[in-house]
Amino acid sequence: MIKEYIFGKPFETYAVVDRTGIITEVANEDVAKRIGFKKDEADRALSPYGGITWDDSEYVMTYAVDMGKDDIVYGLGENIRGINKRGWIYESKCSDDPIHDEFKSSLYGAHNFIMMSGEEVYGLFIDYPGRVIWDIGYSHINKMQVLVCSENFKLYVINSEVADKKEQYRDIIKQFRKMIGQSYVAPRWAFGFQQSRWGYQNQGDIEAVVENYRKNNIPIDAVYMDIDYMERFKDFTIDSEKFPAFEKFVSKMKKQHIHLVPIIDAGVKIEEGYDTYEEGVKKNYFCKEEDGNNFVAGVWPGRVHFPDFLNAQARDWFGNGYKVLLDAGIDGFWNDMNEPALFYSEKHLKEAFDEIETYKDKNLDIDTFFRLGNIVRGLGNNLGDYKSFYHRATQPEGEVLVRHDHVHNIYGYNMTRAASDAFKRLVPDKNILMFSRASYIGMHRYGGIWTGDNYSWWSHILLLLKMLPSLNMCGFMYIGADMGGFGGNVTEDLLMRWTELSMFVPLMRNHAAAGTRNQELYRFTDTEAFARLVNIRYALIPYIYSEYMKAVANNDMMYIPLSFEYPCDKYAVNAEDQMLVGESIMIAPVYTQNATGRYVYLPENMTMVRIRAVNDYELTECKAGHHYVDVALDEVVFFIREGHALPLAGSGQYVDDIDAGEVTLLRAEGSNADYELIWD
Ligand code: MIG
Repeated sequence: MIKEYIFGKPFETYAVVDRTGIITEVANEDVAKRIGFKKDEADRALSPYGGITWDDSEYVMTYAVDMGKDDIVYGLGENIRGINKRGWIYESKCSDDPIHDEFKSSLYGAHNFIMMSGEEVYGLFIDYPGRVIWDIGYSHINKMQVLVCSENFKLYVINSEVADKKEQYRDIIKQFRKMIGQSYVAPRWAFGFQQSRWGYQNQGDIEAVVENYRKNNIPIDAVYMDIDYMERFKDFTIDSEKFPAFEKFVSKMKKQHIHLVPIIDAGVKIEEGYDTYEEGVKKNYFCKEEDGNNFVAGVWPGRVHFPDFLNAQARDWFGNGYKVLLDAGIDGFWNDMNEPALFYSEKHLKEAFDEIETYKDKNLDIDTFFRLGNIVRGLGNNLGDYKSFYHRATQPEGEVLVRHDHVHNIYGYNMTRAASDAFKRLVPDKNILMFSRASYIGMHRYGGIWTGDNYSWWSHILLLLKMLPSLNMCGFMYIGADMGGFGGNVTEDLLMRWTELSMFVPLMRNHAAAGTRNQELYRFTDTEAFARLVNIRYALIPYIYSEYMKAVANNDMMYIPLSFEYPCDKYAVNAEDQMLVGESIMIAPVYTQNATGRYVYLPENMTMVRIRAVNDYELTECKAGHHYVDVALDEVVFFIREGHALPLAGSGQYVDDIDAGEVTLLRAEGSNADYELIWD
């Protein structure tokens, strides 16, 4: 059962699309009080937290609940920390921040859904596109306080009528997912291995990558084009010196079964004669300042305007921009910098220079020196700047002028919606790969996401694992992290362990930042081992694809925490480094350096698969309980659930090369468990 409470006059985010069965109530003061919300004047009790200042919010509604000591809070989608979100403070604020460490409170997505599991199990979705702060046991260890920095929002409370806790969890997730609409389905080739690097300059660079992969028998389906393919970082342009015959190049790559996936940035370069810019100005499609001038920010190309993605006409116009690339045969894109990332605003930059000027002759001491640094550091992604521009948002009642900070979290969402709508319009018969960096619940209908600029840190293998189920809860199914880590220098063992997790994830893309160590799988000592691992991935694709398609069709999750399936088993409830993937298997990746194995908990009897290559593996029956399993650096160990089977195909050098008609079913000895394959 879903109850909707309407506070004030909410902005329509289009997150909720299926309203069947939803019971609506207008939250006047009495109703607000009854469900636990109050206007926050009395309780400004939130402990100070470095990253979050909310005192400047014009209005705050607070929802506070006591948590029993064993209560679990699931959800919040793309975020740091655990599957159980207790013990930290999170802020829904799409942020371009490349340091994903424990101290952060926001990443690129804003996903306001939690599921509380205590005496009662219920889901809570706050549909508000501005700031929402989730203090889940930070200020008071046994208290959750949710602050919505507005009086205009919608709240959904989802309860389940089924009695069994295990069924309840899934029932609540399914109700929520149904309400927000079916998830995006990626094309099948996008389940293949993909290579990216910020720094590939021209077609020669890309050809060399493909050649090396093919030569080393490492399967691959796609190579990415980062910002350097463009002419001076202008969206929808191709540098003709680097790609003299782009269309020909695209089709040449296609013949080798390689899809090229160019990046699109949110900011549009200000440059006379550049058609996208000129049309945007002429038709008023850019975000404006209060005085009506187009807002000027600095990003890659220098000065840019931000398209007003909240406006339906602007969306259509920007979406049409993808056409030049579609016409050239491109069938996949990634939307970047759409939080939107903002290096500086022109106004603020000028003020900063003026202020710095006054420091020139000062004797810089402890205070002034740091203040000087902060002037420059504070320029990027600045809240004041986000408060200084406006959208002409298309709402059910017509066009509405709205200040950016109040709708910040749906900007990237609407960029991706613009792209997806355009694909349906321009190439209705094709399924285009699309994923985005920034997102909000609702965007899952239009594309997937990647988790942005992670690092070549061991802890980020685990972070990916923990994010998978949380993202699924919020509808994001085509997901993945930069394999090997984006920032920093990877090591061979880190990349290998990471490969052994990413092979179970839909978006398996190796990507790295400019200036970091080369990270392609053929750059290391044991290329042959990487080849064996990626071939195993391809043998698993029929399973991964089938589970993905089933989860999408059933509004279900593909990554399921053990606690969902075994809610009364205390070891399972605590297991955050193992995961069920689909109906048949449990994975338990190695994520510590120099480890030769790890402890694994089996909540039930399972069949252990130890696999080194597509036709080099052993199955071992294991009893429920605690185990230590050896896992050599170049092998993968996972488990098949009792009564289930895992289809293993014969690999392929690209996805279409996989013969899904020829699968071996791995299952327990004597089992006749079957498997329903989906391969359309
Ligand atoms: O801030 O286009 O997350 O994947 O390589 C850097 C360059 C801008 C950020 C993306 C990253 C991409 C990079 N972009």
